[in-house]
Amino acid sequence: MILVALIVASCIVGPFASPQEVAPASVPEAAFAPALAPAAIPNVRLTRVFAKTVLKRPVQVVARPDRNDRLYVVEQAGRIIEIDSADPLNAGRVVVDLSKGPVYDKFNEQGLLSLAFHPKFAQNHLTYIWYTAKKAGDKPDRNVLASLTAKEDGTFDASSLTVLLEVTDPAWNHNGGTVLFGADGFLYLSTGDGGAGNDPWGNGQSLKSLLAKVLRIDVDHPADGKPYGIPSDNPFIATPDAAKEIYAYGLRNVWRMSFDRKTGELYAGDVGQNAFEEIDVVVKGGNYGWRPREGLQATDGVPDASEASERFLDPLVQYPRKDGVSVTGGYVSRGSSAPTLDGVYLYADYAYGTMWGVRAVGGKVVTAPRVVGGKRGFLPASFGESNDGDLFVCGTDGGADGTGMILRITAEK
Ligand SMILES: [Ca+2]
Ligand SMILES: [Ca+2]
Repeated sequence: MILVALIVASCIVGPFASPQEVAPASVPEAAFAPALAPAAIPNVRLTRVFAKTVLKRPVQVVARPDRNDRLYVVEQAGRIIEIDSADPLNAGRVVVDLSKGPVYDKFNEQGLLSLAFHPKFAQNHLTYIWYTAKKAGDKPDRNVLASLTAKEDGTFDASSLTVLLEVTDPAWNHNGGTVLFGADGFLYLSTGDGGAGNDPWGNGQSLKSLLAKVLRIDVDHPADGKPYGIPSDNPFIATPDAAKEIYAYGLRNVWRMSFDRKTGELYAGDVGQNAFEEIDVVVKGGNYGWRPREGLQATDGVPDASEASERFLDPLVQYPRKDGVSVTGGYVSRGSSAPTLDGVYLYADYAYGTMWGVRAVGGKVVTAPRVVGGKRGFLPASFGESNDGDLFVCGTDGGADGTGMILRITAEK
């Protein structure tokens, strides 16, 4: 029992220690059964921070990789606001305003949706944004991935905007999307299925379309006349007629996704249609089932939609309409400020405000999801992670003016 106690203690104090790692290989696994049982998932405490920063419809909080005292908030209308996170009374400053163009923000789900800093931002000052743009000239409505360069004063140079990728957007809704970098240095991007309902264009299962996918590109090595390259191990690089950018498919509308900074696994919240919201652990080449399936359920009117189809990867977890209507994917908590949350993936429902935690290992649930919190009158649009792994959630109060706020997430005892 002493040995077991030591193992439990090391799990708590050592951020990289897991029961599997500290168990000597020569001892039968059964001897460690109590230690291998995952810890309970605690409730979270949500504390408003940076209340002096006036925010309208914030949709993302992003940390600058080379500065632990800078957080950036994406406003859906097209502004990016920098906060000095070392100063709780900081009012923030606008570092770029794209709301008069090229960001087009007429309908909900449109606008400036995501920001990512290049991993080598300190050297190249590059950032990447994902937004919706209005038809103009011979260009249709479209979803756009572009780079923006920061100036020496820390503001972003709007005139530096360089389009990397444009996808014609057939409908105002389902525009994804998160842009972020993996530990492999590649840029990952989630796109929606285009929009309308029931994926009328069949984008989910089409390997020709960039919609309804997670894409992966190499922004550091442009090739073949494009402003980016294709990683040599992208899964469909040798598939005839497939878009080489595709990393995973069959995803309806991944609004938020993130990497577990410890394991490198990619967790995505895929917004459902009218039955199930789901969390997927996205693997290279994976097919997550849309539109033949919504969560684990076959959808109506689609042939070959067997719920047991081996073509489709099951969600990690799903929840039905009675529990929510629009999933906001979060992060696996790894911050030292919340050790009892270590390894817990947090996610929420944007409309109901409920927040859940689940523990998974290798894409399988080890501790079932449970409600860990929520704040009355707070609609969680997106989670954010500091360079230290501490977590935030941003959203609005649900009012018509879109008043926004940022909450810090810590664990209750
Ligand atoms: Ca769309
Ligand atoms: Ca699915």
